[in-house]
Amino acid sequence: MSRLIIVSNRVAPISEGGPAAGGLAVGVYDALKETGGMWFGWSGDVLASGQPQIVLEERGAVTFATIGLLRRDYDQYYRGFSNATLWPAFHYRADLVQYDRHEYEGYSRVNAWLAQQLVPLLREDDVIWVHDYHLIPFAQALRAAGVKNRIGFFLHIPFPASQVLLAVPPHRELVQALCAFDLLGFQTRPDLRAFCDYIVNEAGGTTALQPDGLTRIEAFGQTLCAGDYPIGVYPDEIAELARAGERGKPVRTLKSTLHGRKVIMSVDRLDYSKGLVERFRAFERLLDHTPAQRNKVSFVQIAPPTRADLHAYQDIRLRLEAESGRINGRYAELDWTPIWYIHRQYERAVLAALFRASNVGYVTPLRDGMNLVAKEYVSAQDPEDPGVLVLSRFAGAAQELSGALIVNPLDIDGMADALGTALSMPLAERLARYQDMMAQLRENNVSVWRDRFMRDLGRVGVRQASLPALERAQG
Ligand code: GDG
Repeated sequence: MSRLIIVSNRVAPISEGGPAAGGLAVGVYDALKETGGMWFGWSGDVLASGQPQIVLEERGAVTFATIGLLRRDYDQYYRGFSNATLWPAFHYRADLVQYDRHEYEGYSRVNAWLAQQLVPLLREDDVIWVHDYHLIPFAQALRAAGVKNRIGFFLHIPFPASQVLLAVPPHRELVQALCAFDLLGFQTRPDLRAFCDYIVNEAGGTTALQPDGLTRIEAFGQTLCAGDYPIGVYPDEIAELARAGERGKPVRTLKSTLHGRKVIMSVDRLDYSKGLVERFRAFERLLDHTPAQRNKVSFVQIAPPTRADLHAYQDIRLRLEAESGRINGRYAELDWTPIWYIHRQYERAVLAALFRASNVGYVTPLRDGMNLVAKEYVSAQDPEDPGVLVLSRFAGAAQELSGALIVNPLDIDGMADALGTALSMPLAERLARYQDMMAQLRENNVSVWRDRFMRDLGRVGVRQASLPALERAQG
């Protein structure tokens, strides 16, 4: 069996059953344990000087290969082009895009350097699966180093419409680099369509849907395939975590503080793409328009810090602090705090238990590749008495979770209405919606996501490898 080589910006710090293991980390790690292989990426260390060295750590059949980044590389590749250019552009925030040619050069340089570090560790029949926007030029860099292995890429964030992508000056180089992969995976069909649209209308390439469901792409002298692979979770494991935590201390504390009031729950990295300010305002609008809800419901927003050294993230933090203070100042009473805004990380099991103890899951990103929190919230519910999911139409998860109350995250009144509907939804309707969504989550769990991608990568690999030879033979 071929080894699987996972390449991602960060190598997830996995301890079995550990607190920080998210859906992606668990899914990918399970795949690695089954096939044996390696997980390669940045260690998270930033070095002031010197020559970063790869550190290899064996855990069973899996090798973790990590390497530090020099300060300048971190600034240009990670902080700069990845998170100040690509992240806002791919989340449709052209207004926040900062572009610096030197940062793009640093991004390309670090991709090439990382690829060179990986090459000596590769075997001929390894299958390589690269993850996310930090590593768009990675296959091109591996090919330049002579690597012939099958290489797949999965984009965890949205692929933007062409008119938005054009705001990124090296858009053409980026799409050309993507075409060096054998298989491209997107979260949803709209992302795949946006990519195909660029290929046809901007790159002068062609796309064709094949009988196997994959889209065949020809552009920049390359032939590759692309498909949509919505990432999932393990719903039954989350349900078990949530059930186990039902009587735990965090839930008891929450309930004793609520005194029977209802609770709306949100969990997001503190990121401007998550629609937090609009969400706070919609909760305020609910209190505004429905006096009967005052002192009857609290909204808990858990928002752990992320990328706090970037200006746009400092800005969203300040805005959120101002909004929660303003709204609480306006509505709080001696015995009731409307918004609990918590800028801290919690253990995964605690989050699952809190999801189960809440009446509404409030997930309203302005744009999101998938949004695992939406799937985790549903998974964690009590099957006898489930809460209601209020979900942005711009989260990839909305393509699957039709049992949610789907909202436009810019429509403050619409979201306030949806919150009101969710808080008063009868049990029979909650049950029907929950069962519908759980069936979907079980059918497309994270193993299915991984296996579909790996199966297709296996197929296109054979096709890609044999095609040029065949054509040469026929020509
Ligand atoms: C990217 C894409 C796509 C959050 N707070 C805590 C915590 N979390 C966990 C959640 C969830 C994960 O982090 C966040 O995943 P999301 O999918 O919601 O969002 P991104 O981080 O933006 O992820 C996204 C995803 O990749 C996978 O493809 O869905 O669209 O943007 O699992 O539960 N976990 C713990 N403590 C916290 O305080 N332990």
